[in-house]
Amino acid sequence: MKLTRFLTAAVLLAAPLSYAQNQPAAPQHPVPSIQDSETSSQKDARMAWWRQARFGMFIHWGLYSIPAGTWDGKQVPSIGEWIMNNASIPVADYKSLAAQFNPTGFSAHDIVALAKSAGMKYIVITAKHHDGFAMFDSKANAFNIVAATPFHRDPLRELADEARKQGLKLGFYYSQDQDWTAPGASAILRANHDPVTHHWDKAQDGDFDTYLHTKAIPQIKELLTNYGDFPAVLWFDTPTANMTPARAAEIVALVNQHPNLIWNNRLGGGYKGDTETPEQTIPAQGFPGEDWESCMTINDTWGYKSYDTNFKSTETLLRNLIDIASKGGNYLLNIGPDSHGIVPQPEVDRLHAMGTWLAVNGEAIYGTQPTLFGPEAGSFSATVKDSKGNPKFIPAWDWRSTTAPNKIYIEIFNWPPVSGAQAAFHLDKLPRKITSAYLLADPAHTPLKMTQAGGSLDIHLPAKPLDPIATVLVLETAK
Ligand code: JFZ
Repeated sequence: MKLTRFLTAAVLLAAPLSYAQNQPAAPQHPVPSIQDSETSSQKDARMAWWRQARFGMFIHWGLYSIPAGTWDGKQVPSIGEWIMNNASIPVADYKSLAAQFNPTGFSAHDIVALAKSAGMKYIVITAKHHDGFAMFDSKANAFNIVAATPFHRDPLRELADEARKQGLKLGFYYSQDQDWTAPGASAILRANHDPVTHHWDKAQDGDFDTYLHTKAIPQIKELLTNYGDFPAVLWFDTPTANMTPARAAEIVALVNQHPNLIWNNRLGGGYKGDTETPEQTIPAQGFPGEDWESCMTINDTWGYKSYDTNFKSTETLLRNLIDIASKGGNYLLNIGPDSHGIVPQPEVDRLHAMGTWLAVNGEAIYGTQPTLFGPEAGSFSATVKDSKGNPKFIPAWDWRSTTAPNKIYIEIFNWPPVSGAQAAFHLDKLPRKITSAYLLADPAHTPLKMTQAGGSLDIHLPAKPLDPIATVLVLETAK
C-alpha cells in the first residue's frame, strides 16, 4: 500500500513517465560522458547502424604475427598476441621485430571485400594492442608501422578508404592501459589474471601518467582526427586499477568531441560506454534492453599463430551468429592475418560460407529483434554448475527465432522428423496471430500448409531442409 502511494506520488511529481525516461541520467563521473547526458532517442539514433548490423569483423594484427606463437624455437601456449608477455620477451628484442615487418601481401581492398562477402557490416581492427606497436601513422610515438618498418604504409588509412568505398563501418581497438613497451604503462600477469603491474624488463618501469599523456592520449587523438568520419567504434580493452575515474575522464573528454562514436564497456574508471562485450561466450539470455556484442575467435587465438588450426566449423559459426541475433546482440568474429598481411585460407573459406547463407537468409538476421519465445535457447541445469557456482546454461540446438514487425523468423537447425511424406514444425504458444508461412530460401515463397489445434500450430514442411545448417521458416503475422 505504502509503496503504491509512494510510486504514485513520485510519478505525479516527476514529469509524465515517458518524458522522465527520456531525461539524462545524473552525471556521476568526473567528466560526464555522452551516455550520461543524451536522451534515449539520441542514443537510439547514435546506435542505429550498429543495432542493424548484427555481424562484424574483428581483426587482430600486429608484430606478434611474425613469431606467430613460437619464440626461441619453443611454442608459447595461449593466445598469439600475448606472446611478448607470456614468453617474457625483453622490450628491445620485441621492438626489433618491427625492422622485419613488411606485410606486402596486405590488401585493404581484399579484407574489406572479404568482410562484405561474409555479410559483415563493420570492421574493428587493432590500432594498438598490448604490445604497444601502433598499426598506424603516429607522430606521437615512433614505434609504429609507418616509421619503424620497411612497409611504411598505414593500413588503417587504407582500410578507412576501402571501407568508405565498399560501404562498411570501420572501428579501432586501442589498448589504453596495458602497453608492454611503453615505460610506466600497465602489464597484467595473464597466468594469474592478476591486475597488478607486472614488469619483466626494467625498460617497462616508469610513470603511468607520463605514458598516458605522451602516448595513449595523443594516439587516441590521432585515431579520432586523422581518419575522417572513422572510427565509427573505439574498442578499449583490459582496464586495470591504473585506469582511475580521473584518468578515464581525460579519455572521455576526447571521445565526447565525436558525438557519433560508439565505444565499449572496457575503458575503465567506472564508465559503462555503449556496449557489453562478453568474450568467447554467448550469454544465456543476452543483455535484455542493452547493446551487446560477443567477440569470438575463429580458432583459439586472436593474433595469428602458425600452428593453431583448431578452426570452428561453419556450422558452429552460423549457429553462433543466429543464437546471438536471437538474443539481440552482435557477433564480432575475429580473423588473424599473418606477417605478410594474408588472411589464412581456412578463415576466408568459413567467412565465404557464412556470407552465402546470409545472402539468402540475411533478412532473418539484420535489424531484427530478439525472440518472442525463449525456451528454445536452452535451459539451466539442475545439477551442473558453471565456474561461478551458478546453474550451468545448457544450450539447445533445435531452432532459434528472430522478430520483425510483421514476421517471426524460425531458424531451424534440427529438421523435425518426417511423418508420412512431410515434416511439421510445432509451436505450442503463439505470441501473435500467424497468417501465412513460407521458407525464406524458397524463391517462390510457396505458402506452407498450417494446421491449428487449440492454441497450437503445426507448419507442414518439406521432408528435407533447404540448407544443411539452418533453414529459415518465415511466419507472417498480424501485428
Ligand atoms: C583481451 C585481450 O587481452 C586479448 O588479447 C584480446 O584482444 C581480447 C579481445 O581482449 O582479453 C580479454 C579481455 C577481457 C576478458 C577476457 C579477455 N574478459 O572480460 O573476460
